[in-house]
Amino acid sequence: MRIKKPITTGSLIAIGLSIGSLFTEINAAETAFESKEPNKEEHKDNQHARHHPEKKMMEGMCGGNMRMDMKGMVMYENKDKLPKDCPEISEDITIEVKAGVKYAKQYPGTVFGFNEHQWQVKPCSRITVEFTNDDDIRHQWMIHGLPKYLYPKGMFHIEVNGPGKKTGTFIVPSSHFTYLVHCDIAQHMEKGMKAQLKVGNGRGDLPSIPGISAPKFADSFSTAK
Ligand SMILES: [Cu+2]
Repeated sequence: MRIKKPITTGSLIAIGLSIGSLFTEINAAETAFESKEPNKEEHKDNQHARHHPEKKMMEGMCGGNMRMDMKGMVMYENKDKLPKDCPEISEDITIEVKAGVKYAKQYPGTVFGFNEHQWQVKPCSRITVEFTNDDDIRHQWMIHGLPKYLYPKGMFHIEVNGPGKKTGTFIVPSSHFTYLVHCDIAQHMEKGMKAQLKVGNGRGDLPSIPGISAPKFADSFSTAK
């Protein structure tokens, strides 16, 4: 049988004192935290963020690295932060991308398309994408697999809501790789808005790129029984 040590008045006082000093520290920290905020709006934001951390994250995304207006948006743009493996920018390149149903006509079975479905750039290039939407619906130019320490979720993304143009810039790392580019609106990639960006020699072709590669699993419309 275990014998519990009785709590003495002395130890209660000690606990009380340490709790007390903890509160003093918290108050001091809060005062320091608040006094660091000369801007009233910022102060309000921080107060708000402490109670609603999820909201702060969303605001961070909007204020942080997203340009958005009625016409569309550019998200996670990076004009000057070098990937760790790049000593410098190897070249500045601009690609003009057009999106629309008319670019799908030459590829049977597709509905949507880009004017080109493949681009090739040098390792460590800084790429400016001039993205034009020729349709009356939303389209995106979204690339995946970029380094996450520079691009949240490994993504850079331009979106244009209907006819118009948006321009954004990002920097690729040095490894030879094939990046997926697509439009993420439901069914647009499946119906042809899929492309690839090869850095250096790339790393093979992705499946189902219109005009470039066959699908991984071909459709079968056989009626034979
Ligand atoms: Cu689209």
